[in-house]
Amino acid sequence: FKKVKFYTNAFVIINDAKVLLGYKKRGFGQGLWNGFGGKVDPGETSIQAAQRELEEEAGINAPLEHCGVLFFVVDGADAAFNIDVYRANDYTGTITETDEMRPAWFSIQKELLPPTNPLTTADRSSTSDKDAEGLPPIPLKQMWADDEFWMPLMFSRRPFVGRADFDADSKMLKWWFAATPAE
Ligand code: 6U4
Ligand code: NA
Ligand code: NA
Repeated sequence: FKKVKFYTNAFVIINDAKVLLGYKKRGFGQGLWNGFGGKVDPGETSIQAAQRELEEEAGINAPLEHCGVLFFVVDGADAAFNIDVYRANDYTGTITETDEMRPAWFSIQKELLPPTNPLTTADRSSTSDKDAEGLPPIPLKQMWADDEFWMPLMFSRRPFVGRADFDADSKMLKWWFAATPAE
């Protein structure tokens, strides 16, 4: 059998309007903005890992809900990555920069909400727009290449699953992401 490593990635999304990302200062994905997350340690569940990593990397707690699964295959790597993605509409605590991550808020640009989604139509209300006022848009060019393909599903609250394949230089070769049926 081949090997898989289990990771988490968590996003705090307020009013469907702004999202908290972290600038990775070191290690895997250095120089990229991403959600907060890391390896699931032995003896903990995926959601426990997601909560722990969010606290370690951003200093906050949040009512995380599982929203998707990503599967990454990298040329030459000894294991694939299975990433459970979580989102929360809220958080408690004080957002704190750490040695690993520099957190910042970004406004969710309309291009990242599918046009057919109810959240994009007329009632993406004034409160949402106000909440994201003055914030920069999500910096897609400084993120993993797969993110723009599944983030719209996360932002529109549709569960999703998908896979992306990368070459040894982290260039994305192919991808497939799709919404899954609601439970
Ligand atoms: P250690 O070794 O413990 O410091 P750990 O903090 O557990 O590592 P880390 O920070 O390397 O893990 O986690 C990698 C993070 O990057 C996880 O949140 C998963 C995420 N990730 C990896 N590849 C990704 C990709 N192609 N697209 C994406 N997130 C990815 O959006
Ligand atoms: Na981490
Ligand atoms: Na870790």
